[in-house]
Amino acid sequence: MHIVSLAGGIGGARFLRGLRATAPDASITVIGNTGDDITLFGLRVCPDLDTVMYTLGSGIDEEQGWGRAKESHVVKEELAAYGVEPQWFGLGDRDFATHIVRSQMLEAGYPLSEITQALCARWQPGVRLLPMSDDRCETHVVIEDERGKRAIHFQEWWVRLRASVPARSFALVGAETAKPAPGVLEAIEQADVIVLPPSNPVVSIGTILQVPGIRDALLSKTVVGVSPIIGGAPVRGMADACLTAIGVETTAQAVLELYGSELIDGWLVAEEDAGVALDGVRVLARPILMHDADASADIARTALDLAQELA
Ligand code: GDP
Ligand code: FO1
Ligand code: CA
Ligand code: CA
Repeated sequence: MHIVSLAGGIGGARFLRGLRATAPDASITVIGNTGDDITLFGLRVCPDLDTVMYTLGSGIDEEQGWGRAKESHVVKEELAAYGVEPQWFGLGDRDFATHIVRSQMLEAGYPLSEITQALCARWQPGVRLLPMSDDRCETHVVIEDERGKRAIHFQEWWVRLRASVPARSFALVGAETAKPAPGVLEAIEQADVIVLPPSNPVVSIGTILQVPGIRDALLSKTVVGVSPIIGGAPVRGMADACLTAIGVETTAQAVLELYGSELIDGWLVAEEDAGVALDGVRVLARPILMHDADASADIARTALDLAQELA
């Protein structure tokens, strides 16, 4: 069986770990969000790709959900001692090596998709991890503060400001001319089912869907998604601040409507959200909290069974 999944960072990675466990014989292609990517200290950092790669490769800091396990921060301290900005983004020493390899290969002319494959040769994630695009496109956030209205990089809004300044809107800079990375459209075409993990519907899944061609390619497929919103709140992170910015309520119902029934065939919500409904969509209310690996596998199994039933 061929499964394609779109993924952001933590929510995507934890779901994928369950998917891999419950479907060990399936080929799984993951289309990763690169809208979070940022260049810092001359190095290209791809947080969501790395979160998926480290999580599935058993190198993740489990508690934090991003970055490497057993991490140290000597380089960061040394950069700070030089007064080099930004100091609000915490890159660890082990993680730095990944960004050095990636940046070196980019400089040598390799596309991000090939570089990601090269990095995965070490981590053996057990899935084929593709960036949504080899073309650089970054999420920027329009905010308004004492300095007026301006756009800042998504990471500055998310990490430095902790989404405390309301986002007026999001812009995926570079999206108009971005092409899906090699293999992305082919994988979707060949997929038996598509599963959407409970990743952020605005700045993870929503971003991937903005790459020209990807959403259209998904419309003819059977797509099952898992709600990232339970009982009117995100399980983790600040998805509510993202949804509010685009005028969408923080509910499992509103996220389903945002994706729409043209895209979604099946939708998993928490038991407390039973009652969510949309014409043309099969909604199941089941436990969808990924509190451990077994729970993630059970959720992925439910999503997969529903997708196969609807396919
Ligand atoms: P990020 O890129 O690291 O922010 O991660 P993702 O975009 O992949 O996923 C973030 C989303 O995952 C958040 O909106 C959370 O609400 C959701 N999430 C995290 N843990 C769980 C969980 O256990 N169950 C469900 N249903 N959603 C979760
Ligand atoms: N998140 C933070 O809240 N603070 C950090 O300093 C930080 C550093 C960081 C470094 C590498 C990486 O792959 C991820 C990192 N993250 C950090 C997580 C990341 O900023 C966001 O959670 C995602 O981009 C949102 O999906
Ligand atoms: Ca992300
Ligand atoms: Ca469909």
